[in-house]
Amino acid sequence: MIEKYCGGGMLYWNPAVERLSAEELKQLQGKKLRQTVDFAYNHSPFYRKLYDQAGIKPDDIKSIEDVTKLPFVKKQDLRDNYPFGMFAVPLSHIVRLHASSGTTGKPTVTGYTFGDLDLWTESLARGMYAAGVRKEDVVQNAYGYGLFTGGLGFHYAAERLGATVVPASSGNTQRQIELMMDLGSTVICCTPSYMVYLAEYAAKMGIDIEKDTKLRIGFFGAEPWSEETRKRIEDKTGLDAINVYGTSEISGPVVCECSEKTGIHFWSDIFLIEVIDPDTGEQLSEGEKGELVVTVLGKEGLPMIRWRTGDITSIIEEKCNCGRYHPRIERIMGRADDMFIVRGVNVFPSQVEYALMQVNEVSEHYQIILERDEAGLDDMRIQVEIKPEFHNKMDVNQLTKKVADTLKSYLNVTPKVEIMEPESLPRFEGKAKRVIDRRKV
Ligand code: DLL
Repeated sequence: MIEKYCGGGMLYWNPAVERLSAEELKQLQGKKLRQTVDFAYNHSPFYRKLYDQAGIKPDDIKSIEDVTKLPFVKKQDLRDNYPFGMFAVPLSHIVRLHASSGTTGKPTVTGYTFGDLDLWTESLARGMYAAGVRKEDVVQNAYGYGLFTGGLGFHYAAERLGATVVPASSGNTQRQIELMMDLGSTVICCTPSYMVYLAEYAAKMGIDIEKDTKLRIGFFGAEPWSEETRKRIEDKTGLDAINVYGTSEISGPVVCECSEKTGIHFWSDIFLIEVIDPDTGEQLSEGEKGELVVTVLGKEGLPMIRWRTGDITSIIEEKCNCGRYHPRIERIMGRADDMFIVRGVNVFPSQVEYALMQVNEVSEHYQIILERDEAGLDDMRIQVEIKPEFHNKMDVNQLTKKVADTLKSYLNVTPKVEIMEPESLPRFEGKAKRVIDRRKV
């Protein structure tokens, strides 16, 4: 496999598609979109009904512009058809199932054929290669293995590159650090919040990740994180922090930034992406922020055609400095349904994080508590830890005011701020839970 793909040059994992021009990619996407719709229509009762109701036949899809004729698919469709109702193949052709945790309502189940796993692995392997991973690397995979897609997704992608995988899974932080020291890990895969915790824990063990380990690249995703947090992780650990994105419906962790770190590349031979106005469903232009909609070209088990991810971002069409025309998306701001409204102002948790990280004296550990005040209005209280080096060395009232002023200038609302002692807030091994919503009780 490695010889087959790497023959064409050092820069590309799969040069035959990575070097296509924008026009060639669009042609290829048109052809694949038509095939994908045809397959779904003829194999999935769900899609047949959806398209029949909309009066659409696969023959109506001739180019990528025709994608707007197709209805969207939403999380609720998966829930309504739980567990296998949207599958396009019999269970005997499904070789793996994953499931979401289902914190709100029923969990959702995703199923994969051999072909689907191959596509997923190809996509992430290609991304990891573009970010600089090579077969000489030792990849410590600290995403959870199990029903969550993070662990197995990275596992197979790193193996396909021929790298050496350390399937550490999440948690057991002291062991993670021992493993990275003893086995000489050069790449780490985990949530950004866990990386922050790993660095903190290592420091307590007297280990400086930059000086004492061989780690050089980290693949961080599965939750929103800000550019400022990237800077802090990179400064603290010397790593190249790469943003990786995906959802279980479109496979799992499946696309990431190249070494330029200027947006997440969506491979056009595998995906067709759009950004829409979440209220009207209208397609937005390049650069406009809206909801990401993904069509996975050639997905068999659980076809995903115009899947509304719920994630807010914008598209960058322009050629990347890495030389690829495959489009990119901006860092995800958060999910449309994570946004909250405080005193009439829309706030994403990622904006709070961005603002907090401007204040040098506070650490990366914070929590947002949403409450109702006496008048029944929404209120936001932000707890953030002071960095250990400033603890008991500065006036807390002054710092509280500095943090509140900074938040005000970025968010346009004045939240209550509580400066917390070091190590007083929860740490996370997987996806962080930053928002505590007490308004519903
Ligand atoms: O979180 C897949 C994944 C695993 C991605 C490991 C990256 C690394 P789900 O559990 O289905 O799948 O959650 C998907 O997580 O809709 C986003 O809201 C959020 N998310 C994932 N990556 C990012 C990211 C995995 N880089 C949901 N930035 C998505 C912001 C992200 N949000």
